[in-house]
Amino acid sequence: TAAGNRTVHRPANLAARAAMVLRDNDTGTLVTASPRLYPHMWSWDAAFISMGLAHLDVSRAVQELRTLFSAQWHDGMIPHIVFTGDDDYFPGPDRWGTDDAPQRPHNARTSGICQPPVHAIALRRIIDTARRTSEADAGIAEDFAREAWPALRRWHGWIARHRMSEACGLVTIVHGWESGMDNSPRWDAPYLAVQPDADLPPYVRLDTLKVDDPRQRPSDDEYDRYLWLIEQLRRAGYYPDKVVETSAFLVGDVFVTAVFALASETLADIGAELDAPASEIAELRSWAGRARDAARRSCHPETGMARDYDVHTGTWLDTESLAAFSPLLCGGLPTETEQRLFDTLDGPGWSGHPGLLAAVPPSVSPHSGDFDPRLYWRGPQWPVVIWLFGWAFEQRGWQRHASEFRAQGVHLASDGSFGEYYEPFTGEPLGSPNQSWTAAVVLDWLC
Ligand code: 9WN
Repeated sequence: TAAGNRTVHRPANLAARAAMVLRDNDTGTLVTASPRLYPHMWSWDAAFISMGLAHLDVSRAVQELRTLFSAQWHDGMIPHIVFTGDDDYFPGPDRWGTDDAPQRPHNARTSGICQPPVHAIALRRIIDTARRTSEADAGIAEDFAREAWPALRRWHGWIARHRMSEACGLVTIVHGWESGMDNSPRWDAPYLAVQPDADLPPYVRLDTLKVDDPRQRPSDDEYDRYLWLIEQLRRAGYYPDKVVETSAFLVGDVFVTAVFALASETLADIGAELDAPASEIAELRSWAGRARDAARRSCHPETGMARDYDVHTGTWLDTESLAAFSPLLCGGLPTETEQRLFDTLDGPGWSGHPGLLAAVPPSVSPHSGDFDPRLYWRGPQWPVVIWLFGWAFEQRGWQRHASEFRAQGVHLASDGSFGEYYEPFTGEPLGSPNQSWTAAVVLDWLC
């Protein structure tokens, strides 16, 4: 059927198409983030992809996480990209220069930063899906959970050890790419301090050649800053403490912090089911508690909106981005503040904006001066982020909001193109088509 110019697929057809995207992008041991734009494995993409795969084949789903975890660095970091043999992405492994870092894994070439720690959440989702499918599938998922427990603990431990900031309590990031929301207006102010000098080696972008309209991607000026930070990381030898000491970009990220809190609590619950040592479970819960407290303390005293923190300038960053709702992911707010955040989220500045095709929050409020409906993390709607909020709402007992996000998320993606992100007023898919994590979350919504 067609609504205006927009094709709309029925649920069964949409699920079949989503499954096809995951199969088409599967290289055997990993599903690339997208066919052309991102021909490698991305850390948080892999997590979402694995829980989509669980609806097709639980063994294949756990293999996805196994592939990612096998590229874990010796110090515990899970790298943001695991490169396949394909060199059709910039910056590739040579530019990252991670081959010289002693902490790197020896069986894989990777980038040298990380991404939001959603992996324990994916594991939870895989276990739950498998338990609903069959006893045999449940066994596969639970065996894998035992296998993956040490890797996940080391990963969370790495964040707790190297990234929980003394200055603000939030989990810090040293590159906008670590937030997963690369060019969000959240990072505009901190990026002003990133000033590439003449030492920045020349480079040629490939990403802008692979989308219909390069204006849907970050600017060249932004890329210079992204590449300059890589130069600094390289010079710091990717040693985590040296990186934090030397990076021109050091920001407490409230979204990553809330994800870390939620994922640590989720991992602790998985550990309790597996009879993991009580001390290990308690440690995870204490990290979750610290992160939750920090997210709560970041909230603006009047609006209740959560904020990031620029460690170098010592300033709170007020941005009307979806990240301002992060404490709803992990809890810890007084009931009144939580209610105020929900009212704002449902209101005309966000999901309740009358012009939206689907009533789910855009990455930036249409009422904000920073809003651009076609530009990447500066306005479009991202199904994967909607999934994350919806799942958290369900865990927290807010069923109405959870099912509303699910229904509206499916509505947004029902054109069947599995866009990387969507223009919020028209529903036009933007960025890469057949983006794996979009297909994965749609599949999960529908199953
Ligand atoms: C840089 C793969 C990734 C996502 C990120 C998204 C985008 C990469 C890029 O694509 O980032 O890591 O080249 O723009 O911002 O969230 O994981 O889908």
